[in-house]
Parts: sequence; structure tokens; C-alpha cells
Amino acid sequence: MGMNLTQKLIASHLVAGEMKAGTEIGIAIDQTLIQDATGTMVWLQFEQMGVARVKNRVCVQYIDHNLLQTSFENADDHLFLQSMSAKYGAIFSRPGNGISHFAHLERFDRPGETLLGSDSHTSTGGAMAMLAIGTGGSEVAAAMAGQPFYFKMPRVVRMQLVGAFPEWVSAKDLILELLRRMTVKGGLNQVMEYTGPALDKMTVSERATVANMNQELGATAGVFPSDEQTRRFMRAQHREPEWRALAADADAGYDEEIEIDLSKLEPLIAKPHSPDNVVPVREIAGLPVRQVCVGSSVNSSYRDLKVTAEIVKGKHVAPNLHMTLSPGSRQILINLEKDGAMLDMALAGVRGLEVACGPCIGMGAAPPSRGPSIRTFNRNFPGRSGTADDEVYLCSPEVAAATALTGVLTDPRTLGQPPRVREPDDYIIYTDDFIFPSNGGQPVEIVMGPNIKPVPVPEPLADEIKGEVLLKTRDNISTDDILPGGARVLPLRSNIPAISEHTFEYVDATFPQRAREKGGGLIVGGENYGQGSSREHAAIAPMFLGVKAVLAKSFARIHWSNLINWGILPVTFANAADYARVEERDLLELYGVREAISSGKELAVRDVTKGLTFAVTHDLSKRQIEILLDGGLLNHIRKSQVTGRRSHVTGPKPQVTGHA
Ligand code: MIC
Repeated sequence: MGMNLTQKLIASHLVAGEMKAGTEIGIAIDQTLIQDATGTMVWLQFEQMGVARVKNRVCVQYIDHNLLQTSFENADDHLFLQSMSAKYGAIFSRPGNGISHFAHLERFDRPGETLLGSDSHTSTGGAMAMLAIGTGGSEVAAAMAGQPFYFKMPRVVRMQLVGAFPEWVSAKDLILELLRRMTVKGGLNQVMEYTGPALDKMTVSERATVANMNQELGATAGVFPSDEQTRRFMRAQHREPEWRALAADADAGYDEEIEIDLSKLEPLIAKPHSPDNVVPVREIAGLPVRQVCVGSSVNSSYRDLKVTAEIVKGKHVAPNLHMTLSPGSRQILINLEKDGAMLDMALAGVRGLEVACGPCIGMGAAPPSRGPSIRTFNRNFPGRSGTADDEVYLCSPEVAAATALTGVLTDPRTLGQPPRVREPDDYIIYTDDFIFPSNGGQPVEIVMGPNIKPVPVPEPLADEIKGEVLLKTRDNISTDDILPGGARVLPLRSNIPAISEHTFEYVDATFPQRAREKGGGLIVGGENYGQGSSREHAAIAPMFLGVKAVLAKSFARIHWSNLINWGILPVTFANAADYARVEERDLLELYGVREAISSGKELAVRDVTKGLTFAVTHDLSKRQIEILLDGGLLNHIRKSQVTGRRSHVTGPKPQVTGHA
């Protein structure tokens, strides 16, 4: 039997482990991507790994999240990130140059390579036949230092796409349909591999929409083949020489196969407060709307913004709402300027925002209290927009633009003929805001503002964990619940003592104070604990407040790794019914923890308050056990360097070349 594309991408980069679903493997990383909200932690950790230059073929530092500069913090961070990039050999993408995922697609994504990014939507690179994975900053720092990236060998699910999109239906509706069917946890430890005849007509921009939000399925990655569409996109980006064809073998096998007939899809929308709360637009059409936001890291391509412009051209945004626009890159903005689309949108009353993630992460344009906000973004977790009682809906640019005109949620099929938009065969190329590093050797002064504080380092895992259940959460708690984004909190990403004061702010604002008073404790979580972003701050801040263990029904992939890498023990209830028995404020005790996780899968938990004992289990690899015992990834790497221990690496060292 031949290989599927995912297997090919993994096999060509495998440095540790066996390609057996569910077991830990290590792969070499060709490219890394960092953004500013996670970047300071990445560089502060990288610096301690004792490596003189970044070892990946390409490493790009983007500035796309913290662009509202209401005080000095974000601007200071940008200077720090620029100076670290210059010192260690990363490409620096200046503020306003592009949202990492789209700018990377235009300039750096390359079929057949691996990409690791400290942003969960790094998955967007899968649109160009890359294995593109989002993860926590410490793992990205390790990859930059030349270490392999470790993860569970995924199950590979074939998404066979047939048919063609009906009028007014587009790629966003496809990924919303997958979310409707599979839910936000349906893709755990899986790679969705998109195949089928429908791909002949699906452009790279459309694939990027699907690959970006593939992350919302809780999946490891999503992968498209490299074909004539990929070639056309790369040619239009003046990068055709980097193209190569790449696809699954004709006789490849898959762990599961799902067929989607695109012609059966209709305009869909995710209602508050989860990307999988999906219904047809027609079911809730007529809902009065206060805000429409187009763009950000998904649906910010030339195609999507040109479609938006064509729909609103010659008309005007309804008086009861505001409409914003966040292009994916400055290059997209320039191309839209040139062909008049920006003028069409300006005349229609659209508010052009910066080239940045913007309102998606609550960086400006927070919606009014309980005012429905219709967005082409990828997440609608409660409070993420910056408004505590927000009502955020997720949909395609077609639905958003139609709604902006009528003032109520509108099925675009009621507008008549859809616009016909063809992506350019030749884009105006804009690369002037990438600052390439020199070959090294020149001294670089590191600029470090007063808000940038040292990275707190966890203690080695304690043998006895005793403490109160500081919080018991519902299912699907997101990292936005654990540590909110938004314009108030994001500038504190470089300052853990300060940002930790916002831990669980919208869930229970007393959490930080109680954690401090009790000298730390434990958290009890439901299913899919920690879904969403890659922000390791959602693990570092609880660690800083003394959280020692999280007991959950199940964990989301990235947050699970972040907990381990920051020295917090993640365990699951052996019997899900025990979740219901444990209550907030119960006193829990775990004894002999170090020995128990090293020698077996099960640990006993004593609920002193209830007078009962129950079992929890772990799914840690030998490598992860060592990391926990050492007190997190950074400690582990430093210890391995001192002792020369590389116990977890069984294959050859990764063959990655540096810039210098
Ligand atoms: C997000 O979409 O949630 C973010 C903001 O891009 C995060 C990164 C972060 O929190 O810094 C992500 O997706 O990883």
C-alpha cells in the first residue's frame, strides 16, 4: 500500500519514534514562525538554550497581535523582538506587514516542508502541502534551537471533496460544516487530509480558510496536496521555482474516510459561543446586528476581500451597525488599493483597520454589550472580543457583506447574482517590510523595556501534591477562558506576574487571589480542557499562581503539552463519573506522584473533603515524564545539556540548516 501525503511529510522528517498512530514521534522542523503576543516568551527561552543562531531554514518573527499601542508595553516588545531576531538570525516582519499566517503563505510556505509556529493557526500552512503545526512557545523555542518537535503520530482522516460550491457558498461554509459534524474536539490527534476532484477548482486562498480553521476541530493539522492550483498561486507570488507537485499515492490508505459533496452545502454560521455551534444562516436570518468584521487571519485573502468589496460596491453599510476590515497582509492591501476595491469599500462606509489580527483577539473594535457581531473570524469564545457579554457569530465574507448592507443577518442567496472574482495571475509583490538578518558577527544591542520580566521557571514535580480544587470548569473551557486576550490583557504577555492576575478573569475573577491565599492548588476540568489558542501563558500563569495539577475528562492537544512543559501534571479521570463527585473547594491529595507516573499509568487521588479515593490516569510519554520530573521543558533541556542526556531521541539528529 502506498503512502498518504501526511505519512510522506512525516516520514521525510522523522527523527524519533515509529509512525504508529497514538505513539510519540519526533520530526525535524524546516521553518518556524513566531508572533508578538507569544514571541517574548519564545525568545527569552531560546536565549537560555545556549544556541548562537536559529537553526531552522526559515524563522520569521511577525508583529500582528499587539498593534494597539495605548501605552509603551507593546512598542517595547516590538523593539525587543526585532533586536532578538537580528541577533539570532530570524526574519523580522514589521508591524503592519502582515498577519503571520497569510504573509507566510505568500512568502515562505513551501510544499513538502514542516512548519512549527507559536500560534495555533499555523495550521494555515497546510494549504500548501506543508505539515504546519501550532504549538506552545517553549516547543517553538526548542525547534529554533534545533531540537525535534514531538507529538503523537496522528490518525489520518481523508476528507474527500466532490462537487462544486453552489452560488454564494464558499470555503468558510465547508469548514463550518466540518465543525458542525465533528465538533471542536472531533479532530484530536488527527490530521485531516483533503483530497478529491473538487480541489481542481479550489484556490490556495480558499484552502487556507479551511486549513486555518482545521485547528478549531482540535486537530493536529490539515493538509492539502501541492497541485496546479498551488503552482498557480506560487507563480502569481513570483515563487514558481519553489513549487513541486506533492500528493498521496494512488493506493494510499487512511484511518478514516469522509466524503463531502460541496454542491450540497449552504451558507452556514457558528452562533455564540463556540465555532461548532453551527446552523444554516436561513434559520436565524433577520437577527438585528450591531457589528460586521471582515478579515483577520482567516478570510483576509485578496479573494475574500474583493468579494466583500464587490458586494458592497455602490451601496452603503446599514446605519444600525459598523463594519470593519482587517486585510491579511500589506501586499493584499496594496493589490486591493490598486484595483479600486479599497475605494469601493471606503465609499460604502467600511472602516479600514490595520493589517493585524485586530478585533479577532479583542485588540480594538470590541462590540457593544450584547450586540450581535457577525465576523469572518475563527473563534467566538465568550469575552474573546474584549466585551464580556459579547454575542459573536462566525461566517463567510459573503454572509458578512450581505448582512452589512441590510443591517440584519442575511442569507446572501437573497441578493441575486453573486460577484465573480478571479484571483490575480500576477500580484504586486511587496516584501519591503521584511527585515532579513545579516550573516551574524555584528554586535546587536538587545532592547528590553521595563515590562519584560524574567520567565518564571517551575519547580521539579513534587512527590506529594496536596491542595484545594481552586476551580471546577465545564467542558470545552478555552485558553481564552483561562487567560483572556483583549487590549487590556495582551500588553502583559511579557510580564507573567502581572498577567497572572487575569487568570480565569471571566470565569471566576477571585481565582488569582484564592490561589495565592491557599498557596496554590488544583483545577478540575471537563472535556477538551484548554481548547483554542497556543498561548502558553494559559499554563505559565496558573503555574506561577501555584497550580500543581489539572484533573480533566480530556485535554486539548496544545494546552496538554503546555501544561507538561510548564511543570503542571495533567491527568484524566479514569472513571468519568468521578468528575461529578469532586467539587470546587474539596481538598485533594496525591502521594508518590513521581514514582507513580514513572512506573505506571494510574494514580490514586484522595478527596479528603468527601472521604473518597478515585483513580486518574496519564498518557505521558517517557520524554514527557522526564520533562515533568525536571520541572518543565526549559529545565529539562538545560539539564540534558549539562548531563549530555538525549534519552528521548532515538533517531539521527535533525538535518536542518541555519542561515549563517
Ligand atoms: C488566537 O487566535 O487565539 C491567537 C490569539 O492567535 C492565539 C495566539 C495567542 O494567544 O497569542 C493562537 O491561536 O494561538
